[in-house]
Amino acid sequence: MRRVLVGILVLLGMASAQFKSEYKLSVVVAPNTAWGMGAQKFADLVKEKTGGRVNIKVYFSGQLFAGQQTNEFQLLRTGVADFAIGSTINWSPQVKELNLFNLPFFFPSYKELDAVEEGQAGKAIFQRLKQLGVEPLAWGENGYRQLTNSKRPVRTPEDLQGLKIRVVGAPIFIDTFRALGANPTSMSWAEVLTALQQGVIEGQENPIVGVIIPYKLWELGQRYLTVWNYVIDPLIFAASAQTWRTFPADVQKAIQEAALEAARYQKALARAGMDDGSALRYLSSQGVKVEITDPLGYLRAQGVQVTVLSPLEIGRFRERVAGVVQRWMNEIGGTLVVQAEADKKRA
Ligand code: X2X
Repeated sequence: MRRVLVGILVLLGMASAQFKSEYKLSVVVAPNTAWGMGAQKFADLVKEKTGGRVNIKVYFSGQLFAGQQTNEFQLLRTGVADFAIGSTINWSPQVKELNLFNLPFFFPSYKELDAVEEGQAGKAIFQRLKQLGVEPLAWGENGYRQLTNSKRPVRTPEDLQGLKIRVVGAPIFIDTFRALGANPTSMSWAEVLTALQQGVIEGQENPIVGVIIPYKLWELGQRYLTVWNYVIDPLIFAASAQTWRTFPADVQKAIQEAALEAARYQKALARAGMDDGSALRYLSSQGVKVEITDPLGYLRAQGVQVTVLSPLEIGRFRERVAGVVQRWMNEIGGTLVVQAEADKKRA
């Protein structure tokens, strides 16, 4: 009798769960990027795994926040966006802990980054997001950010002197590029393509696979590329807590699984041809065909002059930003930095 009663109550609970006809997901970039493809994959998997109950529409190219990408976190907190796959850079003005990933030259390789995301520091960051009203679901990736410009090859800090570089509107980027001797200006991604075309800015920094190739930046005059892995840009798949609370447990579980699966695919797309070959192997095991398997070779074929810095050359840039790193470590908070250093050692 009791069991039957419980069963009826569960059924009633399911029936009364209110689903909106559309859930909005915010993404800064276009559908043809690894980031955009990961977002669509997430939406498709959520639909499939929730039996069509949760329909996510992906709003690409910043359509939801109209201009300011650093407002995205606020949209998510307030439930204007139900979901977002956001760059830690864009959320860092509201979540100071995320500046961990903006520290120049802090993550020498993917291994250290993965260890931090999966380690104590990654968990502490997810906990912090929950306190702020955002339900984190999985780590994705935009990629290692490399420098491009229209003027000259950049191999030393001297080469960077005075170059007008567009950076994202998170203050640490202005500090970093000033310390390097450049002339940085912050601007939302939506305005960058026109600004490059018109020569208002001479350079910018973004991942090769994630942004430089899909947006064909060489066609906008960005003919010089410096590979220096100075900052890595993780993405976070997340839901607004306001929306998350309305889902029954089975739906939450299905969405969580969809996020982990889509993030694995998304991360592999972002790393394809840039790591030790694991990303391409994973994609091929999933039957995903990747067109560009050698991104640097592809860029050279487009006429881009590629400068890959040696560890010694990177060291010269690193020296110049030592003060910025120190200042921002204090801002981020000692405990998180210590946790991240410990996670990195376990990599
Ligand atoms: O604006 C950028 O440079 C981009 C697309 O990489 C981010 O959203 C952080």
